[in-house]
Amino acid sequence: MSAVVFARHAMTPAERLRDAGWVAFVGLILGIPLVGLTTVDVGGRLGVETRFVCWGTGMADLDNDGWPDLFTVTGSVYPEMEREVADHPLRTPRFVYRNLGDGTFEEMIEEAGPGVAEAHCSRGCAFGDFDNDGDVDILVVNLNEPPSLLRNEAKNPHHWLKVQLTGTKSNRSAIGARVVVRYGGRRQVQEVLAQSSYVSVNDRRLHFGLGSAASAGIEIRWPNGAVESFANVAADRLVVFKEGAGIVRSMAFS
Ligand SMILES: [Ca+2]
Ligand SMILES: [Ca+2]
Repeated sequence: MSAVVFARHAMTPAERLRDAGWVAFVGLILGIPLVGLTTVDVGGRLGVETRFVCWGTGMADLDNDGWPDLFTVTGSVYPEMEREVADHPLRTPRFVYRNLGDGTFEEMIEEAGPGVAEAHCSRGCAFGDFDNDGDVDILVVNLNEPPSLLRNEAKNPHHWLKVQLTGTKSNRSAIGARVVVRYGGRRQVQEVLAQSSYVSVNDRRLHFGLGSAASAGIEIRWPNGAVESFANVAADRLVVFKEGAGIVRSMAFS
């Protein structure tokens, strides 16, 4: 399995404006409340992270292998602390915990690239595919410095699927909808919510890594309770569903 590598992305002025808007997007990953989720450790199994003050966190399949990974930003609270206690710096690295698929996670900081290993005092992070290349990128909000846009450069043969919902009887943004994706004997669940992580909101297009599966079954539970199911939806594309009308748009990414 190749490592997930994040590069620093030099944002253009236009991108800075657009990315600022990410904070106004909506999302939830896997139906897990993400604020304050800092319960992982170096040993791999779920535990408690005590080395850093952790903020924005999310579960996103960063290498599209079908197993959602963990990403967290960190940063201390009191700038004066590091002057008195050298081992409590204000700026600390972000980190990735790669899901190994057996109930354990592998910590990646240096291995995940400079965009992760660099020390910052960060707070929010929003997940989305800003360059539309089929992998999840991350926008991080830092204190007293510009935001960091981490471009996902993981190269792998894995498949993926993006799901976008438009409500008709339910609210148009489909906030509250739940999507279950079944692929290769596994399933992932994500929901569309009005916030995610800490002071951040994700790309509303739900992104599912599928591993080696080239298609998936999709079940949508709309906010009004109606359930719609779709079999054998082809991977590696954005699929737009309209409540009561099925798939209204399917767009393969180059
Ligand atoms: Ca993964
Ligand atoms: Ca991307």
